[in-house]
Order: sequence, then C-alpha cells, then structure tokens
Amino acid sequence: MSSTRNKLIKILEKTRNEYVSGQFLSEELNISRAAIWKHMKELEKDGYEIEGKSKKGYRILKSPEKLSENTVQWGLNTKWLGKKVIHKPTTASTQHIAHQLAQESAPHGTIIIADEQTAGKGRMNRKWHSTAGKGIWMSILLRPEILPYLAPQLTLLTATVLADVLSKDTTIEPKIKWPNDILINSKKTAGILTEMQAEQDQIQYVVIGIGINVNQTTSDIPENINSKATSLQIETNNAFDITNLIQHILQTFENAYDAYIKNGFPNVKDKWESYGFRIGETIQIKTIKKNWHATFLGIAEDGALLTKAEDEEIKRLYSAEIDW
Ligand code: BT5
Repeated sequence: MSSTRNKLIKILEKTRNEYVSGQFLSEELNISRAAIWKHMKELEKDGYEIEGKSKKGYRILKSPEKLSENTVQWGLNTKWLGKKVIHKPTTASTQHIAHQLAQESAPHGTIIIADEQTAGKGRMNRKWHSTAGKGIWMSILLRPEILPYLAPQLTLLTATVLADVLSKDTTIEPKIKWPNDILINSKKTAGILTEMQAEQDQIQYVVIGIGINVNQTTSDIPENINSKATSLQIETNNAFDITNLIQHILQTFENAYDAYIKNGFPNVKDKWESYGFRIGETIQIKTIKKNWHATFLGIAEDGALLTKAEDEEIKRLYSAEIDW
C-alpha cells in the first residue's frame, strides 16, 4: 500500500466521526484534491463506506469486515510491525510470498496474509489446511539480529503471543504443546512454522508462519484431522472478527519481540511454561531414530525440551515430536 494511503487512513481513523475537509487532507498529504478523491475510491473498493459532503469533507461511516491491506492497517497500533502488509484473496502459501519478498529486500516486519491457502505448509512438508475466509493465514518477515541457533526461540515466543491473545480475546484457556501447537481442550487450533535463511553466524531473515482456525464449523474441518483439530468458533460458539484478532496479534507480537531482543529468553520461558501442556507429566517422545517415554520438565534456558527419563537422566531435546 502507498505510504500516502497509510497516512490518509491514519488521519481518517483519528477523526473517525467527524468530517475532514479535502483541503486539509490535500495539505497534510501534499497531493491534489483529485488524488484524495481517487484514494477514497480505492478505500471504497476495499469495502469502506465513505461519506463525501461538499463544504464539509469526508468521513468514514463504516469499516469493512473483509480482510485487506487497508483494514489490517486501519487502527493498527504498532511501531514497525505491519507497516507493509500484503494481502492475497488466495495463494498457495503465504510462506512462499514471504520468502520471495525477503529476497527482494522487503523490510523487517512485513506481513503477508491470505483469505485462503491452496497449499498451506506445516513442518516437515506436512500440509496445513486453510479454509477460505475462516482463519488467520499469515506470515511475518523478520530480520532479527540474533545468532541462527537461537531462531527456534522465536517459535516459542510466537506461541506465547498467540496464547496471550487467545486468552484475552476469548473465554478459553489455551495451552501450548511443545514446540508449536496451540491447543484448546487438547485439540489443535493454531500452528506455527518458522523458516530461516542464514549463514554460519548471521540470520538473513526469518519467516514466521501462523495458522489459526477461527470461524470454522465442524464440517469445515477435514475428516482426517477432525479428531485432533478445532477452531475458536467450535470451542466457544462465537464468531470472531479476523481483522481485530490479527491486529491484536501484531501488537502483542511487537511488544513481546522487542522485549525479547532487549532482555533475552528468560521471560519468554516463564510465560511459555505458564501455558505449557502436560508439564510434569509423562509424555511420549518421538525422533527419527526412536520412541520413548519421559517426564516433561519444562523448557530449558535456550528453549530446548527438558525431559527426565526413568533412569533419572535429564535430556535436552531440540527436535522431536511429543505425544501421550
Ligand atoms: C504446523 O505444522 O502446525 C505449522 C502450521 C503453519 C501454518 C501457517 S498458515 C500461514 C503460513 N503459511 C503456510 O503455508 N504455513 C504457515 P505441524 O506442526 O507440522 O502440523 C501439521 C499437522 O497439523 C498436519 O499434519 C495435520 O495433522 C494438522 N493440521 C493440518 N491443518 C490443520 C488445521 N487447520 N488445524 C489443525 N491441525 C491441522
């Protein structure tokens, strides 16, 4: 979106119920009144209802419900996250677009969102089912100044952000299953996919993919996953405003990320453990080589899974699947 449109949205948002004159807008934005009118027409295409009155000016009567670059930025209270938003009605995967934009020097904090993904990606080439218009399918492009081996901490940080937002915006109590699943009543409602491009000791960029099932009903969830997947709507019987949720996630993410860069992982660890699923219980651990049972102790200072086996040996695991 053009930075002029960004500024226009900011002004209209501040003055919400009052008229803003074309003259004022044209001076503030340094563009002609005809250009202002064109921008208003673009906003209308996105579903904004705009009233234009001669002598008084413009005012917004209604913001659209549909997702767009404008609606995500309308009222978004962030410093750097989501200053550039790309919205696609349908795409194979928002991760693909994010990687492409990253190679083309898109800035830290760029957001890619889609109404629908036709080839949504999970970890290890698994599929992520992304029902049209009913969930959040979003990638965040970051250029963090941290060492590559610390990047998995960003997955854990993102999980705490999603858990915080869901516990504030809904009546449910989310849990985090190590490392990247958000569960409600033991069923998965969100997943995170962190992908990275890095050299030996420097990250070029990280793409954090976030998938959240929001307004799906039971019949929207494919049969092969319906015993273990759920949505906010299924669990609460309420429909949620996807744009509001996205904005809340972005605002919470920005604060959490800035605090992490400043203070490191300890606070993230504590928060993660406060939402941790089955901490203190026996879990089944699966790696490519073997399966075994151990007590889940929590996460280590570096984000690793901490377990204690029957022989009391404490292990740190960095990549494994857990089950029970
Ligand atoms: C994940 O993988 O949980 C990461 C999901 C990330 C999705 C986002 S959406 C935006 C961005 N663009 C993408 O293309 N991807 C990211 P994993 O832990 O591997 O879980 C995948 C498994 O979860 C699948 O094998 C299914 O069993 C299950 N699954 C698939 N779709 C699901 C859904 N919508 N809800 C719950 N579970 C699902």
